[in-house]
Amino acid sequence: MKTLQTTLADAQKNGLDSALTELILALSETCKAISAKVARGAMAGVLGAAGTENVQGEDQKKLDVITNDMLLEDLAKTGVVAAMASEELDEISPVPEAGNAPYLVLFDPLDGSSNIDVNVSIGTIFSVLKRPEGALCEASFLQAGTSQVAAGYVVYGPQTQLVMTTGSGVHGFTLDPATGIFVLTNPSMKISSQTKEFAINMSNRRHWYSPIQRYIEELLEGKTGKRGKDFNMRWIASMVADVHRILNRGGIFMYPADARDPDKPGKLRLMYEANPMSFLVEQAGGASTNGRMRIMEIAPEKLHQRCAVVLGSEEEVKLVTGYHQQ
Ligand code: P6P
Repeated sequence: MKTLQTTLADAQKNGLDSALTELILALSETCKAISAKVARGAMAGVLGAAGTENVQGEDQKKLDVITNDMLLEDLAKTGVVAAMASEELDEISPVPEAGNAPYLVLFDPLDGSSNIDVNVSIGTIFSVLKRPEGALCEASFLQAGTSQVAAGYVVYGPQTQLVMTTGSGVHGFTLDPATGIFVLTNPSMKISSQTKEFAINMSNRRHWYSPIQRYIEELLEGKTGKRGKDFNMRWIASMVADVHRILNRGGIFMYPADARDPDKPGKLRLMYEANPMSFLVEQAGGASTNGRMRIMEIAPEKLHQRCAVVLGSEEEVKLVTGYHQQ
């Protein structure tokens, strides 16, 4: 039986940095503990609002704060992390006495918070960058998605699953609750280039710009229109769960910019949502753009900047991106 440990050990024999292996294993241990807290829900007194707001101006859930603190504490102890950035923190969090620790970690500790209290899948998203030369500051983190050395998520659903890449494909591991071991259950995950399933929040329809309006209209026309086939829709409002479905059975996920706020290029955050998910999707043979360009080539300007997201089955992403260029 292959596990996260044996898979990483094999990767290490093939050149994966041992410090990165340590980092990913530490992340998996913390997410195991998060899974246990999420599973206990109300009985652990972790549901409901924290009564505080994050840098995004969003009300924090108790679990947002708890999981953020768990990741900060555990990853600081690894000795291989120089600093961290989180959706839940205004500023970066340098690790005291980190010395020349080689990595930076960015995370959304619990993505999909609105689903926590209603028992719908949520997840932790992480992205790993090399620590650049020089003093640590926010600019140290402002590296394009192509600079990521690892990325992944843990989805807390009917099963707890870790899905990750270090640049050699995408591999999925299922937590065995009986043993606490992440078992390799989905080696080399691939996204089909075609799909009949799309994910978007349709309630924003009247705000979308014309390329998305056109694309969705064609999907809704189904076999009566130019696409010549019917499509199905899913929207879990938890990016981790929607992306996990796409990695398993194909599909296209869109959170486009819209006219509600022309200065806001979309809802999702580049550094710790769009970039890690784009790395996974591309490594699985899919595509990921902001409607106009490859997300992983966006040059970051701010730690918490947002971007539009169109990711999944390559042929559909290319079609949507083409509509933006017409
Ligand atoms: P809406 C969760 O809050 C999140 O950041 C993503 O996980 C999810 O895809 C999106 O926002 C849902 O947004 O506007 O549909 O609630």
